Amino acid sequence: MTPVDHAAWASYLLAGVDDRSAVTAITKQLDELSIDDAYAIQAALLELHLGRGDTVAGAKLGLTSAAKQEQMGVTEPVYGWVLESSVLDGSGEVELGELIHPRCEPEFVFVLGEDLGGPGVTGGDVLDATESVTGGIEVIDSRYEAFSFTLPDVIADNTSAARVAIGSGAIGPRDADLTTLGCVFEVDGEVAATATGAALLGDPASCVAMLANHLGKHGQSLQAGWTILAGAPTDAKPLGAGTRARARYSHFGSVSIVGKG
Ligand code: OOG
Ligand code: MG
Repeated sequence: MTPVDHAAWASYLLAGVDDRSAVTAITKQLDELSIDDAYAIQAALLELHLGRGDTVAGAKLGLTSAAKQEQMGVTEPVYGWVLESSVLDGSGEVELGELIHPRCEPEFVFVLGEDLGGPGVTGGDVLDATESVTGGIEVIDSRYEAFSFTLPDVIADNTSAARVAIGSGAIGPRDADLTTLGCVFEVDGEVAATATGAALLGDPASCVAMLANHLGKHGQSLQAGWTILAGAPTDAKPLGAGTRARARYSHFGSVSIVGKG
């Protein structure tokens, strides 16, 4: 079988970002795309962003809740990168002209105080290495047509990462039980979904541990100072012009974004 050209598929996906236009899923064009090849495309895509002067602000998990797995039809968690350029300023304004078909979702956010490298990282190790936890809203924007993909496609596409608003209500990692900490996700003033941290594979800290262990397999680690998204505990909602989304957390205060189009 011909080897997968990671750099070429990374450029293909970056063109989708640049042109704000959806591209055909990679798995519709190849007989096979392994998970390893998908992460290699993701790594090549990161290199392209870094080559443009962007930096890594952290890392993320996706598809760590039943709500998200059911919505996307993908039943395994995925790992990706959070770019500095993707972090929204305090206004929470999302420029829709820069995106394809954005959706928004609440997030549990960890800010690390120490490096964390797998293998063998546990949820307890994550809490030990965490400086603070807070709430956020992630804006995801699959580069694929109809926001539709298979597991390797979404991995290659840096897990649909696009923008993220980080809440200012940070608390210490053991100041609250993250598994029972509640989130009410509102869109245009209506409750769209509710969840607790336990929706994230039982415990948001265990999700971050999985990410550290995944990176360990690739000779990488989570770095002190990074922002880590544990994944959305609810399904995502479309973000259109004028859409106002607000995530209200029992212990992190609230975070809001608005679509500007
Ligand atoms: C993949 C990204 C999922 C999450 O929090 O589950 C994600 C997608 O749904 O497009 O970020
Ligand atoms: Mg997410």
